[in-house]
Amino acid sequence: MKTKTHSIKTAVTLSQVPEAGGPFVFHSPLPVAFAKAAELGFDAVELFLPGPYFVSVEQVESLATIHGLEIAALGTGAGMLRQGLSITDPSEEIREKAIHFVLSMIDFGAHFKAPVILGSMQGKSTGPDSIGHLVSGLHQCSAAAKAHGVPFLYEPLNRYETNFFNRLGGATQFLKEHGLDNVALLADLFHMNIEETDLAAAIREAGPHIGHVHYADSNRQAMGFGHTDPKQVIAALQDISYSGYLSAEIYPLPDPETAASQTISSIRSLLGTEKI
Ligand code: LER
Ligand code: MN
Repeated sequence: MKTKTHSIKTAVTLSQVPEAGGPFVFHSPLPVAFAKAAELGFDAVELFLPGPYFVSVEQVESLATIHGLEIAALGTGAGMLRQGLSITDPSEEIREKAIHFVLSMIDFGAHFKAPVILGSMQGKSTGPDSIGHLVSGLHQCSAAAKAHGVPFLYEPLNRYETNFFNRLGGATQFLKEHGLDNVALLADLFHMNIEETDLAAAIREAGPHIGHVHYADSNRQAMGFGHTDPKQVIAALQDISYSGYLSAEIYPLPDPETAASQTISSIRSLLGTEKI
């Protein structure tokens, strides 16, 4: 049965990139995965696609309508995984290809008002020019997203994945300094568990800059399968009047259905439910 969880909404990740064995719940073909997400009671799906031309806009719209699901966000990590693209690469040619990839995803996502995520495609700082490349890339992506009336999502990652910004606080300052006001932060609780001193304090401090949440436990499994205290996290999100998604970007362990239903149970137990 479908439920609504106050103004905070639920989402689950669907990957269509077979070699991405990472933190994605459902890997089955989209019609099967959309049906599973709806059956388990999610409000939305977050899509991890090989690129913008993998599936048609019409097919995604039709699946979303049939199953009553929103498209919470679109990941871009396949651009890095499959083509080695990053918007801060020292090579101008690679940077241009990377920006083109992300801009195409923004145009695709705009049909569903879905924001696009800059995660692994932010790359790593390799010298004094790198931060300038990040600023310029974020300005281009943010402007394109703004033209469609959606924010662009920038995700601080843990130290093993990037040396740009690992914490919400540093990333917030950076966005403010560069006038990146259509860029919102993606607070991934897994990365935060590695980098932040206090998850709830970091959320309260970043406040309105948070536009999306990857809802993962400390070990990147479903919330409840690790040692994060989700009560503190949800209380902080309520304090900042967060009204976006808690999206399960987690390993499908012990299996996709159990990981997904544990996510829903965790959120329902903390927020209560409202049948619709
Ligand atoms: C993407 O959302 C993410 O969290 C990264 O760990 C992917 O590299
Ligand atoms: Mn993430």
